[in-house]
Amino acid sequence: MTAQTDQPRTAAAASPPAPPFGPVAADPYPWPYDGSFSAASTALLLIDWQRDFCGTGGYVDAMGYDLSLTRAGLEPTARVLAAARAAGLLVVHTREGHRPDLSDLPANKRWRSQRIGAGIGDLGPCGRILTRGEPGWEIVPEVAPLPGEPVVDKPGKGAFYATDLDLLLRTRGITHLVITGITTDVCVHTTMRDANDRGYECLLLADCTGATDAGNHRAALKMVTMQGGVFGAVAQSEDLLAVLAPAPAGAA
Ligand code: C5J
Repeated sequence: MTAQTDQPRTAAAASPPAPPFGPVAADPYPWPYDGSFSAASTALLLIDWQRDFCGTGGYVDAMGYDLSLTRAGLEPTARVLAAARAAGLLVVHTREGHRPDLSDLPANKRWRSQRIGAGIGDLGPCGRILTRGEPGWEIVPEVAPLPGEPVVDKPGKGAFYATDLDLLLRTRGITHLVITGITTDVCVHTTMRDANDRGYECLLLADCTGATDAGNHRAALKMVTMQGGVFGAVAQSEDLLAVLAPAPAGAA
């Protein structure tokens, strides 16, 4: 039997952990509840920034909604994405869409979309609506994934339903989630509620999300803040950026 010898620890292996960030000014409490967050245990979620939801000729456009509402959060999200990447947060993208044979599309979801003229799986200006592999299903270039960033494909509204998102986050030790994406009242809310139930400490960035109706957007944000933060907290992107990427001392 060969004797096992302990190898001396190198300086690199013993390097101290990065200092934590926070808290972030948020409503209804400074986020996170436990006072600070680390890059190692926090993920930035980018929910369904797909052409189908914010691009010309996609699903939301076919339904006749105002694209400026779902596009409004793109620029601030791109800034947060750059800061999160620089700070070393895990970045996770999601896409809503169905298999090309539509075998994962519930009949009622298809029926409802067809009766408003935006049938899922039907051909539109961006290819087949909400169908995996089609141009409309792709994430828009402003916030496109980099190689190596996980992309979670989901058949439903919530990002945890019928996906490996929870496994992927827990395996990396993620406990805190910063949430962006569209739409506020549908996929973002469903995902945030589910994440909260699973024990993740969630922050929703108000200007990094949008809905197909401005009133629904405002209501969805307000819902998060009820009961002391029933699903987490809401902040503006600049408040997160102030702690993630503070301006250098002396900058105007
Ligand atoms: C919707 C989503 N609105 N990503 N999907 O159907 O919010």
